[in-house]
Amino acid sequence: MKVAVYPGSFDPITLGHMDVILRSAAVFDKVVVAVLKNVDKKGLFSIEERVAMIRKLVQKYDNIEVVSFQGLLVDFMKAIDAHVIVKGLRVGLDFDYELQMAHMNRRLSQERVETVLMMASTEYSYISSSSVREILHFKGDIRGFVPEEIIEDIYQKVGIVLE
Ligand code: COD
Repeated sequence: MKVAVYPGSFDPITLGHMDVILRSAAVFDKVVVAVLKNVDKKGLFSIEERVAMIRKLVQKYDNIEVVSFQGLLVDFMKAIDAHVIVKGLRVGLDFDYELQMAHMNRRLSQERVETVLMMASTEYSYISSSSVREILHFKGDIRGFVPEEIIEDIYQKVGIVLE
């Protein structure tokens, strides 16, 4: 069974992330969405909230699982016996970062782990979690950037009242 791990911060998950998850689930037998528990960086949403939001979005898919992890990605991958990382590519800047990460993860895993880069769909290629957080900070409208099903949860968490 070909298992792909899609790691990220997902603070919060966006339509761009969702697109990569669903397209990966059509290519691989199983996709594990791995949410990084970063002890040094407190996000806008807690790990539990991020995992719960993603689970809500993928519950109808049998081959998508959502978990959290901490530490090195390659150690997590070894623990679940997975060998493929999927990353999303929006612009050239992502490529430079992901290229370095791919080499690093391949080396750290004694060449057991490969990285597959998936091009962002044109319509989502400008979306990032950080811009969604900024819009939320100024109480703006995040529709069109984040899946509809979790918008109410997000507004509730940050104290925005829907009109
Ligand atoms: N369309 C398509 N792809 C997208 C979009 C979009 N609109 N937005 C983001 N993406 C992609 C990103 O390029 C990335 O591949 C993925 O989705 C997740 O994005 P984020 O922003 O949620 O997550 P990141 O980039 O903060 O995640 C970083 C990791 C958690 C993957 C990384 O820090 C990690 O592996 N940490 C563990 C420690 C480790 O092993 N480090 C490596 C050795 S130094």
